[in-house]
Amino acid sequence: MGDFKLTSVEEFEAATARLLETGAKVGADSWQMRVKNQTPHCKFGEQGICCRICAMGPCRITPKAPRGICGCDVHGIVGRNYLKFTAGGAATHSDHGREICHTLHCAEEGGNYQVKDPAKLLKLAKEFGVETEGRDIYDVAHEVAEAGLMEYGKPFGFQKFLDRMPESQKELLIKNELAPRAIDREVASSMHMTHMGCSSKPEALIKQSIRCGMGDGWGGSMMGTEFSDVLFGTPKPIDTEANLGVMNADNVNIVVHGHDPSLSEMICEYADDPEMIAYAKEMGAKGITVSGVCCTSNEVAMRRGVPMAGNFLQQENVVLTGACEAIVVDVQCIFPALGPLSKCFHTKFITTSPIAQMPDSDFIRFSPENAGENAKAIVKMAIENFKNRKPELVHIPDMKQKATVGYSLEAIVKTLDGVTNSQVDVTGTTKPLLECVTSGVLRGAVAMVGCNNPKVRPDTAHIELMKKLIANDIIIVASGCSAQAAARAGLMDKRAKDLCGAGLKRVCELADIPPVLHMGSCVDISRMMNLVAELAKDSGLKISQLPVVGCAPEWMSEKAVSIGNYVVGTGIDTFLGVEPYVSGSTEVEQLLTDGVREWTGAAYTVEKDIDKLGDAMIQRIEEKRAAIGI
Ligand code: BF8
Ligand code: SF4
Repeated sequence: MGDFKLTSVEEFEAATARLLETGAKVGADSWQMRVKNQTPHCKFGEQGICCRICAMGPCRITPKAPRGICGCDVHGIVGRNYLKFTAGGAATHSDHGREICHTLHCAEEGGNYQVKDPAKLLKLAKEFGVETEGRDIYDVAHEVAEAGLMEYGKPFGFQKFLDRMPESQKELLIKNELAPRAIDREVASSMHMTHMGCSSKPEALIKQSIRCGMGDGWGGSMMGTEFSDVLFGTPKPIDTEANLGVMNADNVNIVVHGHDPSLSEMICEYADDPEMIAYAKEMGAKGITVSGVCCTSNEVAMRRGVPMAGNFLQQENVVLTGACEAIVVDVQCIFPALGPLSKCFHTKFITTSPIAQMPDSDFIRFSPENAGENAKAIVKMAIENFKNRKPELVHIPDMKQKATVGYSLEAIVKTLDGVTNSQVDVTGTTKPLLECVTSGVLRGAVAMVGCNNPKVRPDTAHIELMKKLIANDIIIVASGCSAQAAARAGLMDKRAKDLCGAGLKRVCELADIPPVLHMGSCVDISRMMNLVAELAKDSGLKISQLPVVGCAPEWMSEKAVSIGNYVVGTGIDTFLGVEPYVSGSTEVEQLLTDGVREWTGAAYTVEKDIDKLGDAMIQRIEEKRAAIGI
């Protein structure tokens, strides 16, 4: 392994502790302090047994008060809360996807946004039935964008992308009324069902939770991924670095944070502009470093190799370095705490979306029409802020790892083509990957996704589970903050192959890949859905028969629940390390962990003990292998 060594969670924590010392000097608040003020959490909330959807309440269910004023029992209340939680997540991902469709609709030759992957556009045009013959690529782009936007409100039929699914799963979903119709309709129907005096039957509420999630995964999120690829390029393997050490004390540091690549792509573009670099030098810096936090970071890392400063629970740390000239955010997972925190330093906290407006920020409204000039203004603002740094507060932890990222479905298929000795030309299929799985060289795959959550020692669950799984010859595809945890630890360094079992190690060597493959941001979990759909079609198996499971060991957001529901809806067993707010209802718990299997072919497992969670996944993968006789 030479000088390669994983970075441990203890080292992460020591770096954070040192940054919090700086914070204490300037009177900064931190999530670590706020967690103390907020625990123990409200038991009613934790169990999902508080209802406040009408003004006769709020009603809380206790042994003495088993029904709300309207007569709703605990199962109805827990189920409704779960569905509302899902709808929040599905709306969020899908609206992000919609924004990208609008951006594509504004794309033009020589404009702020252009078509970078025409081949992908033409493929989408074919799927949406858009004429391409002899037409200008931008005319096609605009019509495809419109067709995408129509998926949000079309009055009839199911989501177009469901046609990508193997027939077996699609039929199962249609039969059980789980196939998503228009994306917005599923969110609206969910809000309708959870209104006072509508559904209180757990089966109906959980079914709609799955369908609403499916409208996200096979609708809005997939739209976000596909259209982003058209605009910014389909990711290919690329080298980058991860952890706070990617920030550079000599440079102007701009941190992009959030989810929508339309903003971050433009910022990266202008930060690379020789005119801007010269301006930074004029202002006393050696250059400009853009790094990222959360999913925006994943987007620009996958396509440009922009380094990843950290994931969700590191967002305050980038400001605490004292070396962040600007933290520029778009939407989702942004702590409102960044406003007051940035005021303790020279950092400019720049909000850009009408969807995510926060106190104590500079709001520079971003739109496809003004993207170029506003990105330039933001980069300039950061450069001019360099002189306001307080050198005595600057401390960047000397901690980073190398990572190879950019494993889109297309990249995985292409890369793994080289692994088997097959004489047949199988380019463009998942057959080589299937051969690795069938022969047992790989036992299976785990999709590791999701957030950090202070309820779990940050990053431990992601990292420990990945180490355990790869040692057992299980390949990992990762996205979101889970992917960043892996990268920061060093698990996306190709040298991490030495931590794998013999089979996975061989695959890593032959294909020249790391054992944990970065598939992108959270909307890019749609890439994973496309991957399993292809694996099922190429193998002739049902998705639920594949030795593949999903895992979100440290999840926290509504989006994560929506994701969980569509992963289960797709037929993939899903393992959670944090409990959703459903423990108050035995009926809802039973449905999620067992009952849904009849409707989708998969179900949830919730296990807070990380070691047991890992064992349960390995066991499930082995059971699936045994069931298909491999
Ligand atoms: O969408 S993993 S903390 S950043 S919600 Fe948020 Fe969770 Fe991170 Fe991306 Ni996903
Ligand atoms: Fe209470 Fe029923 Fe109103 Fe909910 S809907 S707050 S349970 S009365």
